Amino acid sequence: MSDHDNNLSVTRRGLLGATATGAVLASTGLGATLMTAREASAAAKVNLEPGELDEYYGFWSSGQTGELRILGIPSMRELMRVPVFNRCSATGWGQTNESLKVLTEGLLPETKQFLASNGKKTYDNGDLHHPHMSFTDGTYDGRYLFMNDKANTRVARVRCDVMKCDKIIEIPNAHDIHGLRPQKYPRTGYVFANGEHEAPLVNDGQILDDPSQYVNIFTAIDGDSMEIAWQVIVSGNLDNTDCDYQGKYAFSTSYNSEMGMNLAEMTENELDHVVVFNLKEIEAGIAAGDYQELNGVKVVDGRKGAGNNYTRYIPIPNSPHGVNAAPDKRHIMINGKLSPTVSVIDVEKVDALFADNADPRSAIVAEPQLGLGPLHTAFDNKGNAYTTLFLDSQVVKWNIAKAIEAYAGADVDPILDKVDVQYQPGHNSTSMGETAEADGKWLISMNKFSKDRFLNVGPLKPENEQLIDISGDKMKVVHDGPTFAEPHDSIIVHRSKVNPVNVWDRNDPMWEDARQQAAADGVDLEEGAEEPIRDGNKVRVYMTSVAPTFSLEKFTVKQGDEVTIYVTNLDDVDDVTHGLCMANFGIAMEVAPQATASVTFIADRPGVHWFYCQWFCHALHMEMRGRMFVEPRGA
Ligand code: RUQ
Ligand code: CUA
Repeated sequence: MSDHDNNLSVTRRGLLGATATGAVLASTGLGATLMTAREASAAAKVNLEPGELDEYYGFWSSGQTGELRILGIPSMRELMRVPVFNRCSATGWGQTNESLKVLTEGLLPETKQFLASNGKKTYDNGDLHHPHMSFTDGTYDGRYLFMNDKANTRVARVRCDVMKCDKIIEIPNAHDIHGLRPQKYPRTGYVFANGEHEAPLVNDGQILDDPSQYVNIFTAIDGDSMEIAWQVIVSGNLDNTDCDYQGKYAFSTSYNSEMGMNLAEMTENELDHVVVFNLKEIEAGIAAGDYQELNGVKVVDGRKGAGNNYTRYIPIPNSPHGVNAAPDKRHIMINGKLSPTVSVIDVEKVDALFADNADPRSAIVAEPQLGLGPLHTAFDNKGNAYTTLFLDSQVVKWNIAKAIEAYAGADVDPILDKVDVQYQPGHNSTSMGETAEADGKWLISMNKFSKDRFLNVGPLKPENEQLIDISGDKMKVVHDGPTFAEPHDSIIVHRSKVNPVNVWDRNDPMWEDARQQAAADGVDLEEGAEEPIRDGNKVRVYMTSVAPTFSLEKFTVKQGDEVTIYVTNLDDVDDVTHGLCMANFGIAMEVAPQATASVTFIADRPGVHWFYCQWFCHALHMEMRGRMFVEPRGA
């Protein structure tokens, strides 16, 4: 969309908004504090008219809920939930054969074994913190979203064409993946993932309470194949990560350089560090055979004192957390957490750390004191940074160039503005702010506490995400958005970057197994089969759906059969999704237009059982149902 269009619509709505707001303020006796025109126009931009589309997609984590969420920005309307590490009652994620394949095929053999011993095929939970889009040449390319699972050491990928998860891999050797970022240049390329928690490299029980033998692992994943490219053993733990715009370095914070095992030990040092990974040196080291192979992965030693050029350690005060690369393609912000500072690394000064073994601190070009509890930093397109202050419950806007001048001794204050947020912000993100195309319009502050901002819903409160207009000199909070557990991180992507389809392609790889099984059974998925296909005690039922009917109104199986039902949705109109719910069997799944989905269960319940369409699709949706007869054993 052109700025021209945008300005026009803003101006028109801004005028209407200002008039209406003026009237309300006058009638409530607040006329003296009339909103400025700019404030009114900001408010008008947030309140989209019914039917109006947002300018940005927001891709949101959900923390311990384990799903990805899609919001419209600036309206903050939740548009979709994409199940990833969680289970979904609506879509059947975790139940359908297609989703179970994604959820199980990337697990390590010992994990599968462990889960089986607990009667499970895969994990039921996840802790999704950091969703990030694939890049080409320093900006979003709309191919994929990548995200971490801190709970069970996994990394997932969501396809942006259909907004479904197509790959989940478990990361061997590492423990509890936290920070995650895709390579920005030349493209993704690598996806970098931090193992946060310390453990023995071979964690088979031989080493237990001997932290001196624990390590942490940095992982580079190939974003195209979703295979592990390589890993690096580091000193200290790993928290968040980001990389530069040159394709040369990745940076990870460590809040536990002490390798402490309790709070007192972990926070003992005044200085922790950021690890700098030299991608070319690591690739060269692996090519030269300088690695050990562990669980099928090439692992290099990047610990302090390893005497190679894989890593450097830059001392940073104090238990640093967020890492954020500025859109100027030059500066990397390391957020101090227990230190009131943000340490600014100049990537052009990093070369000397490797080439000349320069003092690691020589790469720091600014370290402004911003306030208490700096966690994450976002950016506009005017050289300014926006840092969340967890303890102060504020966002601070500061100028990067001024901070650099001040560090060099000039008497300038880099802080431009502070705004109160409600309350305790963690991550923040700006529109396109993690790319070279930052546009300086919107900032989201993801606040961990909402306290008094919403109607009370009991002891468990929602969190609060606030939308802040950053287009002017002063930040302005323009919207509160309650949200369920827990939005750690988000990205705000211009809608021109993302272009999902409306209807599935019949050739989509998602149901390749179904396609192959149907071919083996001599069935065309688009035709279905009149009768179930029996193969010992395995029975396959092929159905199609066209609103408001399934192609089968009844079918018969025997008690104890392993039944697989395939549904192919022949409707090819936007929005005509069907579903199949097998009542009292705990079975339900989504079948979007032109998709095939399947589910397998043991029919150990004799009798008449209705299956029905569980996605409202037609005036006769209630009638879209049929019967499964289960003949009792011995009949
Ligand atoms: S990191 S605030 Cu995963 Cu900060 Cu959540
Ligand atoms: Cu098909 Cu409801």
